[in-house]
Amino acid sequence: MIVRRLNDCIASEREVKGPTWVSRRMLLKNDRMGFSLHDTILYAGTVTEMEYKHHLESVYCIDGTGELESLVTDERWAIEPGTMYALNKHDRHRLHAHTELRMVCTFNPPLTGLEIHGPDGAYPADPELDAPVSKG
Ligand code: 9YT
Repeated sequence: MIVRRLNDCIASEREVKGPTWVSRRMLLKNDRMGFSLHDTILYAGTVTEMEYKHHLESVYCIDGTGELESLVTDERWAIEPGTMYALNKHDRHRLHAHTELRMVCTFNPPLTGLEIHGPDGAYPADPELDAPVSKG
């Protein structure tokens, strides 16, 4: 059993900051659950552009309001508590935080720990998953 509290993650190596967000990574790859689980705050008034080329992500809003914009189809959706979106096609997208947003996110495959967005809006692939299979 793993029991971990948000307060254990804040101000620890599990708390990772980007320019528009802070994320408390409550489950990571080395917990061996097959996904990672994050409690992420996006700062009010920010826009974050992302494209998780190497991951599937689901995001569940538990506080705040904003707007999600698909950069594939140009669709827009209001974000409010109780809204979930899943990037099942690795869709490039923007998240507009009208107020501070608090989002619970899962990543498959799990993040390993310290990833921050590259210039392309992605997190790098897990090198262990991309390693060539040895044929010996
Ligand atoms: C909504 C969102 O920003 N998802 C990405 C997760 C978070 N930024 C993190 O843990 O890196």
